[in-house]
Amino acid sequence: MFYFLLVILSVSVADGWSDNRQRRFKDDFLFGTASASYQVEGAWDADGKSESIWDRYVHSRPKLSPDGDVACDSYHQISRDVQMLRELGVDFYRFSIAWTRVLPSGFPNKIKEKGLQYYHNLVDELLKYNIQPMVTLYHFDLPQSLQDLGGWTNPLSITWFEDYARVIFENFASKVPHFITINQPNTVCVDGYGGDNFAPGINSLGVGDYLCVKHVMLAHAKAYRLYEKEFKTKHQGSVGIAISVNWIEPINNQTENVEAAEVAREFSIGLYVNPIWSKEGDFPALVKERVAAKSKEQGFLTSRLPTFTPEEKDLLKGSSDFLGMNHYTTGLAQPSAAKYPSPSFLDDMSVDFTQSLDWVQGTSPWLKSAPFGLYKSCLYLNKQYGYPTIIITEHGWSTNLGRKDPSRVDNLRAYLTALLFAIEDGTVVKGYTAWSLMDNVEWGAGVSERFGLYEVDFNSQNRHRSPRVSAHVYKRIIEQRVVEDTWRPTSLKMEVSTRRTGKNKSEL
Ligand code: PNW
Repeated sequence: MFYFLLVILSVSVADGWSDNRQRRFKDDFLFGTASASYQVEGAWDADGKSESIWDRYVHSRPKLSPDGDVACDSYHQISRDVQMLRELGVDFYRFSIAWTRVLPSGFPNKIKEKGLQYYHNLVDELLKYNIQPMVTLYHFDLPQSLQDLGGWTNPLSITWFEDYARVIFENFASKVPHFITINQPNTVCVDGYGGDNFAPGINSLGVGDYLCVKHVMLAHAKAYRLYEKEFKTKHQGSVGIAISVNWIEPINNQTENVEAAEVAREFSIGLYVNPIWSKEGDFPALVKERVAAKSKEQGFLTSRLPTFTPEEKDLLKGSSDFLGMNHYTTGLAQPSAAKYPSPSFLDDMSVDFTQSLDWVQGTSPWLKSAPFGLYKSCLYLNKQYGYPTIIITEHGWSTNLGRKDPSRVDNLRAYLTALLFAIEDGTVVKGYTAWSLMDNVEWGAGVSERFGLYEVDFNSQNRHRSPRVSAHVYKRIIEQRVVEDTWRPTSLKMEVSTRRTGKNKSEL
């Protein structure tokens, strides 16, 4: 009788989602928080720092508030920033280096020692408290001097970035275990060059955006190979890229919508993941075909999507030690009803997105909470790209002013629970990064959208920081490695066929 009961119990547990086991992050799982230079440092022209494309973009648009000039004043507040990280008990801190602070001309002909010193001081302060630095080389703030030469649409940008990366590796490889080359190539290129709502605002629709994508991907690969060849043996660090991987699924199961979701995933995820994690080392076939066909219709003699040479494909293939995944939200896809400008990235993709009215809305217009999307993104990457090693390099939530932030607490707990399920089903995840350590300059939106675990008082002289409720909750999660949450992926049964079996899991 007892034996019989046991069998039934184990069957119901193995069956899946309804069990109440408390899942736990392993002891070697890394928890961190993140920021980016333009968003927190301020001191936009101090100590010989030159103008970046964000300085220019904001200063030349009277409608935008120049919040980035002082931002959180982090350039002068290393000890307070690290104090917050110590309070949280994080394993690592992801921050970015401003190219303009270290190489004001954009080139390594003149290295600004004061700029370098700021980052040395920050890194040393982190190491003093056993917090690992995770350094992003490029988080949207190109030197304006290089933009004047075409920025990322100039093929020489690949070398400019490689030269800059060399300076950073030479100075920091001995102290920094993790580097991220580029943050969100889709934002850099599709928003920055294929539109005008993001710096540098070039508005070269369907042309400049793809040129930029080619060069940014190659710049990443060159920097990766440089580290691999000259720094890895000695310092044993890892180098990756941070890609925006929001989930996209069809609005319903009608074939046209299922197809639209597939197209949208290739245009917004595959375009950046495929060159590095596929056997071909190239853009996805679907994207190549679509853009080539549209270009022909439009009278171009060659595709607007540039190609890679066989040597470039070899360079790209496998050029990352981890896939940095920035995940925030989910979109529901259907073929586009709207007419987009032609040519344009949006016209090439021809997919419209909506979000469910049932999902909780953040302060940012694009941000709704859909935790199953993180789970599904992980399983998608596993299936398409053979279980890449993932670090969640960003995930977060925006609120208004105020230190009580129940919606951020709910969002954090639900997404971390979804992540635990993804890990249980075979996803290889080394760490999680909460965006952001503190409120900061949300690009064109300024300080109106608050992403911080710590609230920043932008009216106070020293940009006073105070912990929100979510900071206390995150601290406890990091300490205890468990999440108190009732969210369960009840709607995920259809994914069962792509789940890893227990046997495969132990092979990891
Ligand atoms: C990221 N979306 O941008 C950036 O890396 C951060 O600098 C930024 O502060 C943070 O996320 C919050 O916005 C994103 O539309 C911008 O899904 C837009 C989206 C996602 C990330």
